[in-house]
Amino acid sequence: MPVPADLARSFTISLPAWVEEELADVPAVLATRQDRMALVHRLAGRNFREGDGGPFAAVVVDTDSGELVSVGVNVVLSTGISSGHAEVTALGLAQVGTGSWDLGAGGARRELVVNWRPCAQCYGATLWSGVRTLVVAGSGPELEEITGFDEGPVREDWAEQFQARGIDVVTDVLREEALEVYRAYATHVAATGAVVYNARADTGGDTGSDG
Ligand code: AZG
Ligand code: ZN
Repeated sequence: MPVPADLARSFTISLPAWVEEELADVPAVLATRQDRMALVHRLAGRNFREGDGGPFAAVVVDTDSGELVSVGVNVVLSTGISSGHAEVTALGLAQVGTGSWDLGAGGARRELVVNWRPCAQCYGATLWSGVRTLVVAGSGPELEEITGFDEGPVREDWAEQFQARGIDVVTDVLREEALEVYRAYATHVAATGAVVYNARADTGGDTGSDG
């Protein structure tokens, strides 16, 4: 029997249109880690309000020059693709933009800046991306506690594993501001019934399983 004619052949992860508005006043160079993370928080805060996905955003930046290489937000809801996390979006767009699967090609020193420690999926995506530095706002249990997301099984020694592969880890950049975005998201979910797409089983959210 032939495969169905409507079998999907490709999928697309693209940024929501509103991101253009947010980028309109962003300089091409973000000099400090705080500048980079402040943009991430702004995008994350708007993303869930727009209904495109969870309260997550990420950027890829040239570490030394501060040049913005790509921007990503979580697009799980707008694309219907469960892997459309902010990190995957930002890394993929950076790879398209630079024309290489290796963001460290030619000795480039690029960093991924994201508003919490990557989840189980994005942990691997970051490891294989070629970035030389990972910058996170925080890494504790607070994200899951406040939002109800399940970030999956991430090793206790996650940061050491990055370091062992030549990826520096910088933590606690604008940490309290990240928690403010997550608290605003929790308030939004309570008020609107917005979908927490990969909720922890113990929160009563829809885990996608039939159990
Ligand atoms: C997520 N965690 C991070 N760090 N980023 C995303 O895009 C996520 N989506 N769900 N959990
Ligand atoms: Zn992720």
